[in-house]
Amino acid sequence: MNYSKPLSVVVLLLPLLILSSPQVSLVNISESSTSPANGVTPVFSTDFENVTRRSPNLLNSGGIQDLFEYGGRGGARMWMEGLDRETPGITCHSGSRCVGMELTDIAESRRNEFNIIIRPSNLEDLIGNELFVSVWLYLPADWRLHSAYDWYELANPFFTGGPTYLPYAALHILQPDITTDVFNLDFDVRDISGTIRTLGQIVNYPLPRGRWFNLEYFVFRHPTEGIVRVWIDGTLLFNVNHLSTEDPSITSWFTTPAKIYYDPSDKFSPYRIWVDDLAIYNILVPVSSSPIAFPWESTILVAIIGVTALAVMNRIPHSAKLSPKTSDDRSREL
Ligand SMILES: [Ca+2]
Repeated sequence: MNYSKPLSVVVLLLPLLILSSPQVSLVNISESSTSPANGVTPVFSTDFENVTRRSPNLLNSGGIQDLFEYGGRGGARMWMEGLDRETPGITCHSGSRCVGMELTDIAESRRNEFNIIIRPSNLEDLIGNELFVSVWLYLPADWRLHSAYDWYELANPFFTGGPTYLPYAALHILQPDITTDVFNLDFDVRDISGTIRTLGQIVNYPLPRGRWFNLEYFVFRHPTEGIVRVWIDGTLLFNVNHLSTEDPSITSWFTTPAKIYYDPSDKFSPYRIWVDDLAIYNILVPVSSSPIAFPWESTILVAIIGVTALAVMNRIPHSAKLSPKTSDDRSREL
């Protein structure tokens, strides 16, 4: 298996890197220009045009088992846009149907997750230890956070499927000043010991709102040499190697391509997100990279040397930003 490491940054900083620590690289805009649809066949894909709900928590999308997870006392729901509901101003990315999700009462449901279960007889047989997900997401044009030191969890590339639910990774949106539309994007992990690490942060990220955007990520599952890469609209944003992405004692895991989850201090509702055109691959799909200059490039972390510096720069208390899945739900029913 040959996943090329990031190029110039690793070369330049190699003497400084702690090789046993996870590393984050500079955005590499020269990666392959082959699009995911070009010659690569997904093991599963859906445009949701013929998808219905099997239950309040499950889709009838065929082929894979999904699970919309939230508390059982109300306050969260998912629906088929164009079938169950027609939200003014919302046009699905493809066709006339997509998935809508909302969290309306954080006191009742702590999260709203679109989980795809990966275990034997469901997807694991198809993907093995390599997962590549492409999904289109939509956040409202006026999307923002609503409390100081708030955080919002957009997706989990991987999440261990049983107690202690470690390790896992999360993509977070931060808004240091909620009176201005300036956002940061973080890549965080909680490792198998429970230690939280911010492994990448993009300051002043031009968060796509009021339009569909393409989230793509790759996970190589391995106890110590795992890999996670994250792209949005074809731009590689996070590239982490030497990462624990697997607890070898726990077989099942899942991936969460869309999620609503935020700090309890935020009482705003409803938070909404729409999902369309999901594709799952079992190899690292070459992703095209935008040829434009990135105004936020200079603020991207170029390497991680230990974790201390990151903890200092991160304004959000780690204990609040990521919580064990088993302890932060007021109500949790599967
Ligand atoms: Ca669609």
